[in-house]
Amino acid sequence: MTVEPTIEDAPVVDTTRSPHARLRPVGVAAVRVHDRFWSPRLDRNRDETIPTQYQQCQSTGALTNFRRAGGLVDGEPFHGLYFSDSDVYKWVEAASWSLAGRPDAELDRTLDETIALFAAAQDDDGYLNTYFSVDRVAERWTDLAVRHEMYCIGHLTQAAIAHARTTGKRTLLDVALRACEHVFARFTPDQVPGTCGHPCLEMALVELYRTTRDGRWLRLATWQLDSRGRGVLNGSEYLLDHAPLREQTYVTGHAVRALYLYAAAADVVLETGDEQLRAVVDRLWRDLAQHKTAVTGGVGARWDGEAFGDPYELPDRAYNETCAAIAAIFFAWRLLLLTGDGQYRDAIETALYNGVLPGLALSGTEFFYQNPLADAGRHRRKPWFTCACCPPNVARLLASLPGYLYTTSDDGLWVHLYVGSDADVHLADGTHARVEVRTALPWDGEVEIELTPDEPTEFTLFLPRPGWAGDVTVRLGEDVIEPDTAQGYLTLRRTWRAGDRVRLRFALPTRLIAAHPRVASTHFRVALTRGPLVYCVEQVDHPDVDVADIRLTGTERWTPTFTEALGGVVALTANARAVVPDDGPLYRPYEPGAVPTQPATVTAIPYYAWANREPGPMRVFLPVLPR
Ligand code: FUB
Ligand code: ZN
Repeated sequence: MTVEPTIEDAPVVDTTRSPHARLRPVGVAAVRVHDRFWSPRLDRNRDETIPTQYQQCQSTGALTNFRRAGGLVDGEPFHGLYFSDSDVYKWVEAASWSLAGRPDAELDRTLDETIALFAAAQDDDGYLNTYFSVDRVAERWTDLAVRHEMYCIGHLTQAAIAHARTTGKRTLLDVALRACEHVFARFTPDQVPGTCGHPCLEMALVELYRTTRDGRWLRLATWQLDSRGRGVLNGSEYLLDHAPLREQTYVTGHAVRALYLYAAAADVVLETGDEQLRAVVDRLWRDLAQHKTAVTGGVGARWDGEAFGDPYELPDRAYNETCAAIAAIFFAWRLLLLTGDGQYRDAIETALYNGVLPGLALSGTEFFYQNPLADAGRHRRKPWFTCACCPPNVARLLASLPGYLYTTSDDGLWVHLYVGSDADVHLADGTHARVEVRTALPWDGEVEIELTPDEPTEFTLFLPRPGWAGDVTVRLGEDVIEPDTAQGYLTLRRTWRAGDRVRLRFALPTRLIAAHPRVASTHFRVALTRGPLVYCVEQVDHPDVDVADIRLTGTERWTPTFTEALGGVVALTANARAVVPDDGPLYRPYEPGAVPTQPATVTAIPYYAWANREPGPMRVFLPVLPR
């Protein structure tokens, strides 16, 4: 027997009834986070980020666009870019998820008012896009490649689903349904090919199918995937239209677009088990993971076109858009739900800590769009952007993060991220259980999991054994045990009783990580990691040494020290080396042998925390001296 999620569970990706999913969600509302690292971040997201982003939607005119389209104001021009509606939709999604954790009457009211603006702006035929209202009605659906009309309806639909799942209200869902019906009528499956230059609607349609059980939405999503490779998007490889998706063999094009598309393909596989699409997502994931992902989990290396590069094209000055790391998490999460394979979990964790979090200032109100791995000191976060895709994307991911911590399956209960939290879950046989995780990760490797099933129940507890983990000691009560590991998860099967505790102790050594030898930019250089965190060096910690001169021997001892700076981090310090200052010519005859160096104390901080102090150069990869 499978228990349906109630509205209170508020799942993010609802695979409860997905026939091909191994894992079923434990929703945002079923989880309470109380974690030294994450709680302040989630609180700041709710208390600072989401309110200031609403103000941005007001002051940029993105909200006024809806009033204008709804005839509620006169004489206003259109404000912003042609997809600025999506900024507001993403904000609504973020605000909705945040309501799952804590009811807030004022925010609820603001959402109702905002949704009323959307409804007012919607045409009788369901069409909704404020750029194409008033004076651009004749241009609707004339440029699928560029104009993001379906993309905006995708974000509308995702917001509507979040709002329905967290508030139980249908108001926004009804707006989204009318918009999707418009698309269905205009680009009917098997009749009129149609897909958007920027995927998003596909994922949203599958979730709409999961929400309504109306098969039209799954058909339309699949049709949109299969409309690729037919020239609808001018055959552009950048827009993933160079071949039918089912025949695409490598990750390419605009990073966010590609990953939203692949995530949607994984969504369809979860529902249909389509073997061809399954092979596609598997091979695209392999290409992504093996050739096109930065050590931080950042993706989309090229500044030119916000795009993926060639295999191993992973430069220091990578673009790594914050949205692309989020999109990679969406793709990986769906593959994890499909398989229960820890490689996807590892990728999610890496991207979350090191690909997404750097996109957000410690204040919660400034953002990076690009996340390079080295900088000269001029790249700084900003409160908002003309193209404001990243800030509300971060907000919606963080607001929904509790929904990524646990799942269940036919055989058990899964913890995916070690985040201090507790959750109410329903096991496959319907038994209710409470699970609690206590941990000081990412700073300290102790984790305790306590289970409280309503009655003794046999199931498997799946606990991540992350790729970064070396030795792990596992205790059940006071006994040291040696559980099996399957696909990156420790598996503990037994009859669990209320109060049973598992304690894990992960060693957290500082590790030196080298890239594949074909990554030209990192030849003879390493990145420092500790647990799930990638580290970097900043000039502000090195008054006597230019960070460009730092050299490691590879044998230094790194001392971890907790400091209250930067919101509280473990910094790493070592006695390393630095090149002796050199004012010689730029180029000189090659001479084998070491460059002269001298001792230097080097301090590294988590990469997510960089650029929160005085501006200065930053490096993730550090050169290692030849032995
Ligand atoms: O085009 C919409 C969003 O703007 C994309 O997802 C981002 O990459 C940025 O181009
Ligand atoms: Zn973005």
